[in-house]
Order: sequence, then structure tokens, then C-alpha cells
Amino acid sequence: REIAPGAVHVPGWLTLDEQRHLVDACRAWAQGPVPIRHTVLPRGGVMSVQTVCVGWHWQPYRYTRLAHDVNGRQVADFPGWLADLGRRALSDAYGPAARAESADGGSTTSQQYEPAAYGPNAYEPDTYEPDTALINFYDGEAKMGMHQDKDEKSDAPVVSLSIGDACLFRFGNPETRGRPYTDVRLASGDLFVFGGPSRFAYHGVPKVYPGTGDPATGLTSGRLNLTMRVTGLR
Ligand code: MD3
Ligand code: FE
Repeated sequence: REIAPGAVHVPGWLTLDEQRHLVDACRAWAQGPVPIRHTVLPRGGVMSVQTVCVGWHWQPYRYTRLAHDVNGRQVADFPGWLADLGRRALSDAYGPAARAESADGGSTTSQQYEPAAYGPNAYEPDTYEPDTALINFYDGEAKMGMHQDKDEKSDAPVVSLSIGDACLFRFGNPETRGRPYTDVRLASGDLFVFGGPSRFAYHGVPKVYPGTGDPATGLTSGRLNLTMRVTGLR
């Protein structure tokens, strides 16, 4: 499950009920004050993925309260239940064992990392306060090129939740856009947490596998990915 230091994949983490609840919430946000749209990049490119934001609006390449690049409105508030889910995700991915072990000097063979190893907040589920969520919708043709997420002024972990069709997720390295990378299939209900040395690694989604989702999630086609982050803004 640990793809690289600080990058932990937990397959099937969300229950079907939780997935349904998230699909409903994402549908509401998609039609909220700042509707879901294909983001236009500063140099004129249009992303194939459709994105809606909660808490803070991401416009390439900064976070704002108002969606100046869409309709100038304020995005929906970041709900407390989503922050709770984020804290539970961190706790489950990095494990309470990691915190217990650090108290006795970490003298175990555990692969887990000590909580304070990578700065404030990074591995302390209780104090994790995500304040923005980016929700990406992929139709069968959508993909996302290799990139780093560097617009947050915080090195707190990113929590990623996937629902619907599976995809090929490419996890690279913090140095270059190219190899070495690790390819992982992300399926509906999967959790992925990216913290510590993995927080600023390159990553992308080269391919979605149409028809691989479970309609019982409420999503009959395409893939949803929700990422929670700490912007470091106020
Ligand atoms: C690794 N989303 O929104 S999620 C993004 O599936 C993004 O929609 C992809 O990349 C998606 O920026 C990948 C996995 C992910 C998200 C954020 C990361 C991996 C990450 C930030 C740092 C390192
Ligand atoms: Fe990203």
C-alpha cells in the first residue's frame, strides 16, 4: 500500500454509502454558485477534465475566494463533515500505530513514518484542517498530464478519493516530470494520501477505463476524484 515514502494507497476505503453521499454532494457543488467547468489555462489550453472547487477556488495557478475566471462568485463553503472525513483518511492511511510507536522511539520494523518527521500538520490526523477540495470529473476521454501541486502554501498532505470508473494513475517523483514513476490502478472507493516526501511529486492520470464503475454509487459513467488540501491561506 505504500507506493513511496508518504504516499499510501488504501483500496476500497469508502463504503458504497459514503460513495453515494459524496456523489450527491459533488452533484450539488457542480450546480452550485460556481458551476463545474473545463478550466482554461493561462496560455489558452483547455483541460479535458471538468473541475469544481469548494472552500477556495483554484484558478491556474492560485487560490482565490471568488471565481474571477468563471463568474466572479464565491464558491461553496468547505463542510465540516468533509474535514472529518479527511482526518479519518489520514488516520487510516498513516495509522494510529505510527503515532503510538513514535512515543517509544519508533523502535519497530514498521514502514510507517513518525508524525513530526515532515513538519507541522503533516502526519497528525487530529490537527489536519483541509480548507479546499478540488473535484475533478473525467469522461471516457479525459486525462491529466504529469504535474506538481505547488499552489498550496502548506506541506500538509493531500487526501484523494476516487469514485466511478477506474483509472491509470501515474505517480512520479519530486525531481522530474519523467521516469521513474509507478503506475497504479485507482478504482471506486480508493483512498490515496500524499504527504511528506511525496507531497510535491509529479503525478497524472493518463487513462480512464470506461464502464468499470459500479452504477450503485450513483455515478453511471465517468470518474470522480475529490482531493482535499490545506491552502495555507486565510
Ligand atoms: C500527489 N488529481 O487534482 S488524484 C489534482 O485523479 C490531481 O484527478 C488527479 O492531480 C485526479 O491535482 C490525481 C491524486 C493526487 C492528487 C494530488 C496530489 C496525487 C497527488 C498532490 C501531490 C502529490
Ligand atoms: Fe495534482
